[in-house]
Amino acid sequence: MPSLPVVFSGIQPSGAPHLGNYLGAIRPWVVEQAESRNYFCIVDLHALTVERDPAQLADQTRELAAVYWACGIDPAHSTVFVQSHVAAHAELGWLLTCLTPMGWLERMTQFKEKARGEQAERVGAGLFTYPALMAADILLYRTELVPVGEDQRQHLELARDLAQRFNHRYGETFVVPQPRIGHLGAGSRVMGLDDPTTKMSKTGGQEAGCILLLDPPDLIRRKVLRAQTDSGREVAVEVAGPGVANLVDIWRAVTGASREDAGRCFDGRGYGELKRRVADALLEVLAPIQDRALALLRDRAELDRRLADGAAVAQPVAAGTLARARRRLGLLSLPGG
Ligand code: AQP
Repeated sequence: MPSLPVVFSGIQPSGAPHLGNYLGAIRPWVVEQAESRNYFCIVDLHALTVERDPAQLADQTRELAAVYWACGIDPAHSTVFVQSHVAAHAELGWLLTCLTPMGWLERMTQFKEKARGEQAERVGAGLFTYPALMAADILLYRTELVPVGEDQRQHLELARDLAQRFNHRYGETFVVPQPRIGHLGAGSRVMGLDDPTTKMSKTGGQEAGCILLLDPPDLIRRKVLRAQTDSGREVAVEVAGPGVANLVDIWRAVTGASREDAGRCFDGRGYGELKRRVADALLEVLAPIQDRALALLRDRAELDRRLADGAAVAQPVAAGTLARARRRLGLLSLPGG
């Protein structure tokens, strides 16, 4: 029997998980998890790239774990763990940082966007070097496929470049991973409901523009009904402006409908009807996820135990790859190590 491809992906506990995280990442993970050997990480070290309240970071880490499982991540196929529980991430992150030219990092648009408006000398160095840590996350598991949203395409290219650079300089060590973006059709770039020209995000934009997966149902409905649309009145799917196109995309991603289905359902209808249908579809999908997540969050000890189990699976795999990279670089092992 051919062995299953390895998949790795992760989300930062940098805020409550939102609809973009679900449609761009978690949902594709769930849909395809039976076809691969999966590692789904809560990348808490990445969340430290900006200042955080420690108690809030701990809560958000558990919340994200609960959301992963509540969305349908199945322990039979997928290992869920916290990045900082596996020390190899930080160590390989450093080794790869040393291999990364400044110019590669300077080209990263996400860094430019996040650092915009901040005084350069106040931005944490971690925000700049974070793509090298992300490369380490992926490469440690000999990952072949990385399912992510569109916004991560550039970081993934950098991970591939780093794997190739290391292999070329020091000998075959890392598997060069492939991105997996947008293959389910819709949802790989969910835009803000208040401003459909910027992506829905945990930390950028206004609260009204971002649907959190654990928002109360009436709040979700309100946010959708207030979403910015276009200057016209009726939907025309093929020529929709950014606001309507975003709502149609969300509806398609949640229902699995094609663009043609969307045209048949909404062309010639008013924006109000489109919004009501999007809200209904969202609530239908999110209600059971919310119930399961809240139940999981009530038992903190069980959540922590599950995360410890995940780390125990991930740790030896990561340690094996790290040991190989260390040997290639000429770093000494301890006697008997
Ligand atoms: N708007 C989005 N549409 C589709 N996919 C998205 N993702 C994020 N936003 C959208 C995908 O979610 C995964 C995890 O992202 P992350 O938390 O590691 O970092 P991010 O991309 O920077 O997400 P945020 O919400 O914007 O976080 P902050 O505000 O902290 O930077 C990735 O697969 C990403 O593509």
